[in-house]
Amino acid sequence: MTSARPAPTGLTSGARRVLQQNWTGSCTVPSPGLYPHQWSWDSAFIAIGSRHISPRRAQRELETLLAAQWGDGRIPHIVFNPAVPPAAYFPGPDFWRSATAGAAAGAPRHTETSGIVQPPVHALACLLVHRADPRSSARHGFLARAYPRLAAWHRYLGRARDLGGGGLVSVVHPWEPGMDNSPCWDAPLARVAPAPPGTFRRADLDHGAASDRPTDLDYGRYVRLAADYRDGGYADHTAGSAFLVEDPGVNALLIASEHALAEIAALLGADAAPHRTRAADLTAALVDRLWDPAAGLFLCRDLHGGGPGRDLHGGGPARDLHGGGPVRDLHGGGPARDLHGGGPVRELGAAGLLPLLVPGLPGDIAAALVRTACGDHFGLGRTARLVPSYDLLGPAFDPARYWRGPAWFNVNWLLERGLRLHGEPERADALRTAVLETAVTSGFAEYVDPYTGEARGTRDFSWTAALALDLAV
Ligand code: 9WN
Repeated sequence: MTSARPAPTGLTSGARRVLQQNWTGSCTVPSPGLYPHQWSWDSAFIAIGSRHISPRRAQRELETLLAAQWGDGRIPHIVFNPAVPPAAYFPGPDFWRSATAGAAAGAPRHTETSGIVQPPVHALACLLVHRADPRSSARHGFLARAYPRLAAWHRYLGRARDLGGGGLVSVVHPWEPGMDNSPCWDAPLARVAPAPPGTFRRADLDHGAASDRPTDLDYGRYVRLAADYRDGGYADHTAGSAFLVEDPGVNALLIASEHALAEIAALLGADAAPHRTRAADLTAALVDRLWDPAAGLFLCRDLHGGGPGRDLHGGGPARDLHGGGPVRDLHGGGPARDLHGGGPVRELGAAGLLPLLVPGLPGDIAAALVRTACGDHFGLGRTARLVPSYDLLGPAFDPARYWRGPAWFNVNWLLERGLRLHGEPERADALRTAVLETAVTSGFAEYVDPYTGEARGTRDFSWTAALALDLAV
């Protein structure tokens, strides 16, 4: 509950309409035209909103996703609907070939999925869905069924994906952090040889303006990385991917979900302590490896990188913002466990603000994140209507193109929660009001111009409706 103003007219009815029309009977698609299957982190956000309409439907949403979990614990980023024509989305099931290519990793035999993952928001979503109607949840054994799957998911991330050896999760494809064409990936992706343009057909351009979407060159690289991962049997090892990055958003969401898993364990009478310990260890690793005091932000770490980058604070030569000295190549040095140190990516992405969501984040770091969010680079409460996906002053900033500047509703929902968690209720109230108004005026857009709120991408987008509904009630 907040002391904020009531929701704008049309918000609740519009959000319900979007969620109803995008519901398939077992899950909710992000958008029937552009994204006609089930997406992993979308379903978590969608369930957080749809719990206010029907707790049972929200439970079902998450259970459909969890049912497609692989034997090694991974939750795939897409669960394909066999009733949708293969050409409706690229890359589709005929590209990923999960049942055969993923057999050694335990891919389901009768459900086609992708082989990569998305940010682990699921335990947090399960806890919030449970809280919407604890009696229905208990009656249907919702948490008891979800808990072992969520625990296996977190174990997969912790064991198979600590590819840097420093205790954080790595992503092996730019689709995994969910912010596909963020400028943070420009340098790590530059090493990837793109698949030739004539070898695949983009279905996304049938539904969206090319100027709002990633480029063909981006797609060539996405395809190459995914095909290489598939052809290696979806096995995870340090040398296995040309793209290997520690992302603060993914790790922050894992920590928030690990705290949620501790609460779920306690509700079920299981031992919560291992989850609390894991959350604390992850938080320490996040601060140690990705916090950049000079930037006032968490930076991504490129595990294949380490060379000099852009100076974030002026025209001088690149500095190591951790120590003030020259940029170190961490490949050879560091403690013995640091198998693959890499180097920071010198771009300011909104993922670097998401650790604000972490309970137990040191107070001085939380305060610095709030200052950064409200400063010139992200403009919260000042120049920007909603927090942009990327540095307003960055050289790659583009207010229209996907994750290179536009504001996204999931990012802003997460920050609203983080502001409230860290004692900033007035800023949270103002952000909530801006999210609700922009959701309605943009027609529940996929993303918006961060200055004007003008709609970009597709409309009637499910997580926009769901998360606005969650803030409205
Ligand atoms: C690739 C579904 C997904 C979101 C991602 C968003 C976009 C897919 C695409 O759509 O990615 O996974 O085809 O562009 O970037 O965050 O989960 O809404």
